Amino acid sequence: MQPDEFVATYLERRLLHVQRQDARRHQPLFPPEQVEQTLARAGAARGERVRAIIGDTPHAPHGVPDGDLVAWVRGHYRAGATILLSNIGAEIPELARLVRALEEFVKGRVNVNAYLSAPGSRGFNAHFDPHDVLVLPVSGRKHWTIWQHYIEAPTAAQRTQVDAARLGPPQQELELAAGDLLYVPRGMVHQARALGEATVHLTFGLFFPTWHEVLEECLASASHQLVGLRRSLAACPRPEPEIEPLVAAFGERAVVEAFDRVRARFVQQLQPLPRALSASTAAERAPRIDDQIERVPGMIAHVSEDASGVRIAFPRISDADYAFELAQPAFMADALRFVGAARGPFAVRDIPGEIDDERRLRFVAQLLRAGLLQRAAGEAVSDDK
Ligand SMILES: O=C(O)CCC(=O)C(=O)O
Repeated sequence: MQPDEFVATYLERRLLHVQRQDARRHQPLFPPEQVEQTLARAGAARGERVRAIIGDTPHAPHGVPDGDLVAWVRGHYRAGATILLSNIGAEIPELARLVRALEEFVKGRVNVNAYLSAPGSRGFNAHFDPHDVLVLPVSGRKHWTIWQHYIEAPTAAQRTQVDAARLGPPQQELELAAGDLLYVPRGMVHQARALGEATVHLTFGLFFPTWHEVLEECLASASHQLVGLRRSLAACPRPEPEIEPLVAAFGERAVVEAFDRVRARFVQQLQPLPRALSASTAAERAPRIDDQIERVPGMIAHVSEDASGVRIAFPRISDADYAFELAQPAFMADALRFVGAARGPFAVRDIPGEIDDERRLRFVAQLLRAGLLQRAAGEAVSDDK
């Protein structure tokens, strides 16, 4: 098949399985005698490049001494794991040549991962990739199950767990044999399981440049020309006339949501505050409806709302295992905005919204534990109050 036909018919849209009846075809790309050497080289950077996939979770060989790495991999492999060696495209001359040819076609990055699966092993659960994928099986056979796109042409920022309940029946089941080729468009959900023998396959991640990247570049270079793009939100809360058409092209709602994400990102990236700043402790009693509560000094909060609900983001307290974002249903919007804007002490019962006191107390208890709120200075906290 010619590249033009592939682009016109398959790219980003349709699965392609080419059967070849030529089991040795891909062996020069990853010869069996190179596997151990590649593993040892990947081991030198093993923090990122070697994983044992057990029950859908990739495990890194943290703390395993260099000399024990091969034994660590063998042990997991024998126990039924799939071993993943990442980013091996430059390791073997034949493979590096193919990668360069693909890069010329893609006009973007090409990343190669090797999957070594024990008989019967299943690596990742049903998932999709935010890049196009070309699979070349080097040895053995795998059963692949493919569903429809979960998201059309997703970007890396849209990577998400696949909700099995949303999947519906597979669109195709196929057996991929050594020498075959499989193309899986980005966003299409897939899952693979080794059949009765050990298998090795190479997955080429194809990172075609997108319109998103081109427009990001346009925006970056426009900011050299237009001072209105370079203004801070503080100095210029409304867009200057020269950038109004640009802002209008995105639409007001998109701009408000983007503004929210910028603010939430800033708040979440702040250094965690020491627990000592908070007057509350994990051991104290649950809040009561007349308790006086206040924000922990130094705590910044940002409330945002979209179709999925309302969220309050704040910096983490150093020993809190709580997420620094609390998501709530839309009916909690008034409560979150009240807490987000509070400047002084307030009683739990003052929290507004169409909610009952039990909900108010649960909400406050969560924020006390997360370290955003504390009891107001002078509030007794013992149980015999
Ligand atoms: O073989 C597997 O378990 C996963 C394969 C896969 O998802 C891939 O190669 O992209």
